[in-house]
Amino acid sequence: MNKKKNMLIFLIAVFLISQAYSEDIKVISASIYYDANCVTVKLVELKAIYGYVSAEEFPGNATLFLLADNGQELYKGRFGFIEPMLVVSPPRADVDPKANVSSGVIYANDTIKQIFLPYFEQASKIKIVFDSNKEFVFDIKERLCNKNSICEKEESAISCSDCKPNEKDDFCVFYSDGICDPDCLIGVDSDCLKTTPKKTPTIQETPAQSPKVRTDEHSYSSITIIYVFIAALVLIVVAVLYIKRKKGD
Ligand SMILES: [Ca+2]
Ligand SMILES: [Ca+2]
Ligand SMILES: [Ca+2]
Repeated sequence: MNKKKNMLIFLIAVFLISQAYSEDIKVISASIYYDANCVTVKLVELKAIYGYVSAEEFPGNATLFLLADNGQELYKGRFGFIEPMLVVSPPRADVDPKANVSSGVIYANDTIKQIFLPYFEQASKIKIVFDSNKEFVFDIKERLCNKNSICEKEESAISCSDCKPNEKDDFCVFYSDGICDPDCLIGVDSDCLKTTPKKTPTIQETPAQSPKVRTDEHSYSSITIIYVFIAALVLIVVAVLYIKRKKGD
C-alpha cells in the first residue's frame, strides 16, 4: 500500500514539475533605474526572454502599464519603488564613513529594480505612474526589434527576426526543441550535445609503456617469488622427512 502511495506522490510531483516547466512563458525583462524620491526614472535594460511574470506588489507606490501603439492597455500592475537601500550584515561604517548606516541598512542614492512583464508582440510603451502623480513613459518597440537584420543587445529571437534561435542573442533557451542555442553553457541545452562532434581518438601509449602493464608485471613477479618460496619450503620439509625416515630404517 505504501509503495503504491509513494508511486502516486512521485507521479503527481513529476506532473507538477512538467506543468511548471511548460508554464515558462515569453516575458519582457525590464530593469528600471530610480533614485531617491523617484525624481529620475530610466528604463536601463530590456529584453524578451522566457520566464515568469513578476507578482504584483501591494500596496506599492506606482502603477505600471504596458501599452500598444494605439494606446490599448495590454497589462497593468502595481509595484513598489521603495527607498533605495542596501542591507549589510554586520554594519560596516568603517568601509564608507559617509554612509548612512542604521541597523544594517545603508541608504543609497539610487538602485535598479527588475520587473518581468508578460510579452506581447504589439507592446510599444511602458508607462509608470507614481502615486505622487509623476509619470514616465518609455518606448520599447524599437528597442525590442528595430528590424535592421542585425541582432542587437536588447533584441532576442523571441521579440525580433533580426535574431535567430540557433545564433547568439545573449539569452539561453535550453528547451529540447531540436535547436542548439549557442548561448547555453555546455550540457544545458541537450540539443547541443546531440550535435557535438565525436572526439577524435588520440594515439594511445604502447602496452609495454603503460603503467597498468608495469603494475601487472610487478604483481606477477611477487606471486612467482611466493610460489618459489613455498615450493622450496615443501621440498626442504619432504627432504628432511625422507632423511629422518632413512635414519630410522
Ligand atoms: Ca536589430
Ligand atoms: Ca539564444
Ligand atoms: Ca534547444
